[in-house]
Amino acid sequence: MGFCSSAFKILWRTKYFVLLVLSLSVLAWITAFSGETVKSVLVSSATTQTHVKGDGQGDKLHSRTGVPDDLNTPPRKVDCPKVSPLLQGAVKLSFDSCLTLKAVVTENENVTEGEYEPSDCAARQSVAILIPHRNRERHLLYLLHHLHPFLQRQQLHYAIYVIQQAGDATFNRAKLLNIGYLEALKDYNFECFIFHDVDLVPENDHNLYVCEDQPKHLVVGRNATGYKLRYKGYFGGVTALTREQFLQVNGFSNTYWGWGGEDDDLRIRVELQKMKIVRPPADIARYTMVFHKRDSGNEINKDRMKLLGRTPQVWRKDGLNSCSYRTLSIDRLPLYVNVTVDIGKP
Ligand code: UD2
Ligand code: MN
Repeated sequence: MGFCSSAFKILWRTKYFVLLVLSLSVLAWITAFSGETVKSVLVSSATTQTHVKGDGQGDKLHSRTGVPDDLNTPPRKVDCPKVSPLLQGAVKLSFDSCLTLKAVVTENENVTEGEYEPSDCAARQSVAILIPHRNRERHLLYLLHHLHPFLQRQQLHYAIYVIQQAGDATFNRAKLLNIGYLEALKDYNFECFIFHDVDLVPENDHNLYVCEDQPKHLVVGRNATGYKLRYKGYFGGVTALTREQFLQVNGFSNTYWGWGGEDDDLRIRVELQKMKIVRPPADIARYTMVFHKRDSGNEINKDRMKLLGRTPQVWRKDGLNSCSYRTLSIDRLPLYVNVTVDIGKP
């Protein structure tokens, strides 16, 4: 019995000791394990952060949310969508004889000195619209009335230049357009130029006033010709060439005085450069030409066929690089920049 009771006591104490050791090791294991978890959470969150910074997403988000990088840099705008949500398609045009310049200025208070850019997105192209002009004030008013909202619906950065021929010598549309190109580039490095008759009003805003990788002819049809292309190589009325395309052909010829031929000359220049004229679909590239008679001072050019025959020989020397003129004034009016020039005479 004496042996038994002392053996029992030893066993009893050992049991307590084992229990103590067991609970201590469980405690140690729990501490060690939870330490690992905290460590691994820290590592993984650190990796995620590094990843976000590394792929540039952080920077994009920064500019998209409109927070400026520093106080001097305005926030970068998101590109305007490929297809503007503001387009309306075909519209019925009206030409109100009571329309006044004051009314058109009031309608377009978001235009400054003929220039506009969308406020909520970055325009996809910067476009200069060049209009040769003399004594066609009413046509100019109708065109401005329709063209400003039309271009704004296309979400473009644009500026309108009207190039006025001073004096009453024979009119020279092509030379005025060369001058428009040279003068507009002094204001801004436009990437696209639209060469635009004053009396042609576009009927459908899906006819985009942007440049393509080839020269573009925008007037497939107009009211006076039953909305049909006049002839295969026809390149008159409204055309769009990039800054580089126009430079590559050395612009228009300066030698066409009076009516006709200068548009065909430009087509020949384009073809000599192996460029190909593109056109929008006929149901979109439609214009209304405000009715007019032939102006005095713009009589038919009887030499035009002869001139067209020598274009391949002379285009390198006759064009943008030989366009001489005298600028008489540059007036920055609310709806357009008015450039008045002395271009000499034939
Ligand atoms: C056609 C072409 C035009 C041009 C011209 C021949 C079309 C739609 N248009 O126009 O691009 O090739 O033949 O030169 O095919 N202008 C003035 N004041 C004047 C004379 C002309 O502002 O006294 C300007 C104005 O921008 C006018 C443009 O020159 O729209 C063409 O002259 P037009 O309208 O008399 O000639 P048109 O309609 O036959
Ligand atoms: Mn005309």
